[in-house]
Amino acid sequence: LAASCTASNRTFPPGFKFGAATAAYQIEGGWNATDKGESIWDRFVHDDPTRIPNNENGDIACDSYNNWERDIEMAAELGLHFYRFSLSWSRILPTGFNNRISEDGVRYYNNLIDGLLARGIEPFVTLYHWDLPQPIQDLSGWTNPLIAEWFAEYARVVYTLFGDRVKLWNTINEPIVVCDAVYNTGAYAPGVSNSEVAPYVCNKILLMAHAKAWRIYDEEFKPKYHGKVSITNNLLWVEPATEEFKELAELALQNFGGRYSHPIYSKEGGWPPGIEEVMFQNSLKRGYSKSQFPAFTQEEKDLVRGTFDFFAFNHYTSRYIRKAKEGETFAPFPVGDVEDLDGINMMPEGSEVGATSWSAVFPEGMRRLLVWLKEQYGDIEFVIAENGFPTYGGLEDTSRINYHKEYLEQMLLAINEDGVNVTHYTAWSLMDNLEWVDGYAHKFGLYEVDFTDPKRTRTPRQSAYYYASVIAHHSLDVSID
Ligand code: GBH
Repeated sequence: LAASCTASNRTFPPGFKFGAATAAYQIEGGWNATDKGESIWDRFVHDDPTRIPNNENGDIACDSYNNWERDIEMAAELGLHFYRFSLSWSRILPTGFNNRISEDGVRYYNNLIDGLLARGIEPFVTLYHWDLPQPIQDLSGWTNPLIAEWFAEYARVVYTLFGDRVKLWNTINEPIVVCDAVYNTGAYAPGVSNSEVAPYVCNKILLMAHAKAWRIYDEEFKPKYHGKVSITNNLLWVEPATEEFKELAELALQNFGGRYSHPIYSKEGGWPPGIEEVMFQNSLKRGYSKSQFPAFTQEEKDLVRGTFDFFAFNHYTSRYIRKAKEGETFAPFPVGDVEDLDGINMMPEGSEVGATSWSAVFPEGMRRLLVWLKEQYGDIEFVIAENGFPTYGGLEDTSRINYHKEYLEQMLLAINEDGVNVTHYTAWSLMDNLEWVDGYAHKFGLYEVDFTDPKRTRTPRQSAYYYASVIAHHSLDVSID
């Protein structure tokens, strides 16, 4: 590997693009500004303020609702080619439905989009990053099949409003969090715990919602706007603890990534090999008379298959996997164990862990994942939509610089040595923000945000200067002092 990392290989391909990401609930604040509707995160944190340490919540967050001009300025300071942010569904459609469009919400996102474009920064827009309108949750949210239609209607409104200027779209961020993480523990909004039925019902319905939203763009908007739409999966890389667990590791990858990718990206469509059978056996073991894992009809398979313009994914960390020992208990999936496969996930030995307990640094995982994805789904375009490292704060964030450097090195090896077509890299995050139920103590920002300051002043960290330099030189051969 060292030999292949020559100076020339440390340059990114021509046209390769760099960005940084945020998400609406994590940065915007303005939770009830003008006519904005309530989202499941608003309800979740207000119902029981102790859900996040120190009673923290996203009511104000980075106050990007008011600080959007500074956000654009930061993106420009970094020299970003694109800025990935998400839309708050309830800020645009206060009821969740298309009967009322909020003028204030539309104005907010128009300002942001136009401001970015004025600085030559491309907006990369996510339609859904976990903040479901509460009225739709009241109708069972992602476990009600009708949500596919409601989400598609929301998507049409958004494409109509912003499609003339936004060319890069994500439908849903990290479906495995929306379905598996949420329902397994109930620790995320809407706080419903139902680990045996809900994650799998949600899995299928969410794919249908994505497919409908993709097809609406493809049929009604692509001919005039020529943009691209995809979903963003969260992908953990999994290694077998020993040779004997190779098959288990492969099944774990299919379970973690394949359940949200195979139906869309594989030639044949439908669930990934092996998974339906495992889920059927699990359902019987748990006392159900039939599989709790919903099958696709041929028509549904065809609707979902091929609904992508590129493959986008977020990648942070890796695990080793082994079979559970008799009587061993499982930590909740997905970041914990894989009870469905009788698998125990282990942290890579000796790797550095950041502020958040799941954040083990394992840069090789990036390259192996990219190679695996190309093998699975073919020589398609790959977009890294999030990659980043949590610290406890401070402007001198050497650990974050090393993380980005090492993960970018592995991405370059995948591009240069393995011929994987990666076109975009996105750092999570542009700035510190509400790290969901972990609160504000875990910081992922290239920019530090002072949450004690009513102005929410942003200050660049060392990593911001490093990233700006990588982007300016289009190369990893940079020094930052
Ligand atoms: C991403 O999730 C998110 O897109 C982003 O909003 C977030 O701020 C960022 O990364 C940093 O965390 O699985 O039950 O243990 C990364 C994947 C999935 C990791 C959820 C933490 C915690 C809940 N995350 N997981 S659980």
